[in-house]
Amino acid sequence: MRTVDTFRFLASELPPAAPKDCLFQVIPVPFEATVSYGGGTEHGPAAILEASSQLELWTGACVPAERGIYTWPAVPCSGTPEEVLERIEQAVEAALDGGVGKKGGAQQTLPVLLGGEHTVTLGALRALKKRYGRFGVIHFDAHADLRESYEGSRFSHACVMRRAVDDLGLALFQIGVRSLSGPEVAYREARGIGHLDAREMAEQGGPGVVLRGIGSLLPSEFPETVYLSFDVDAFDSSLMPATGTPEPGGLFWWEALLLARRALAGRRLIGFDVVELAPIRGMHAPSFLAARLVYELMGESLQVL
Ligand SMILES: [Mn+2]
Repeated sequence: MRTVDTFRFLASELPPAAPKDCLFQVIPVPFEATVSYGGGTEHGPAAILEASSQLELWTGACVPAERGIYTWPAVPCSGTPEEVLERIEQAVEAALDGGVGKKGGAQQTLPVLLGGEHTVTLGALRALKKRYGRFGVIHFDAHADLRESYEGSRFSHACVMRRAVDDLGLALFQIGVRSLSGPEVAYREARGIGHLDAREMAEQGGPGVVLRGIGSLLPSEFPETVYLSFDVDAFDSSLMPATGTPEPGGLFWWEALLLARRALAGRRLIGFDVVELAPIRGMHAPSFLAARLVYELMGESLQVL
């Protein structure tokens, strides 16, 4: 049986490389413990890595692979969420240290996590907080993930951004949200969390109109240093059925990429993740979409390192 370690990102195109020669440090995290509806996110990283072999090196805008892509062994995901989060934190630290290091103060490694359920983001945020201090999280998702606890766990995927704000003190801006609870709405208001919800965009004429109308998506006081967390259910469920809780009314491909570009403009990116892919056997398009999204975000990151 093939395991996630069988695969490297873009293994079809790139010879094996040493981590110190690579900007992009891909960390597969096949963690699935608290999925609410459909399961299968533990198979997400392997599906993304396998699908990445079908990518072209040229995105149409640039060749991110020229900066080097190293794929780490998958983070072992047995045990409690806290144990797994600890291992993710260590893996991200190793990735930060394993790259080419700082040159002239510039960030030279970029951790890229492949989930797994959204909880995995918290491990990355903890490691990056230690390294960089306070920063902002740009969060693409159908859901706000701001619950204090869910189904008895504070480390449910439905709580990950609450942990980021409450436990780590990070700033947060949410894009594409269209499913959230009353207490989550109240929490957002109380904490002044910025958002560009799917309904807000639809009422203004759609993301294309929104993108024409404003300069920066983010409030001017939002931190310059940012992490981007992308739950694939931010996409419309017609485009991305392969996820635990697909939601109608979501983003389409170019909208998502252009919103990401606009959100990142003028900022410094210190890492990103793509999470919550739950591959459907025999259905290649969603897995390939996730792989392409990872590669496109690598490309966008080259503008804002
Ligand atoms: Mn979600």
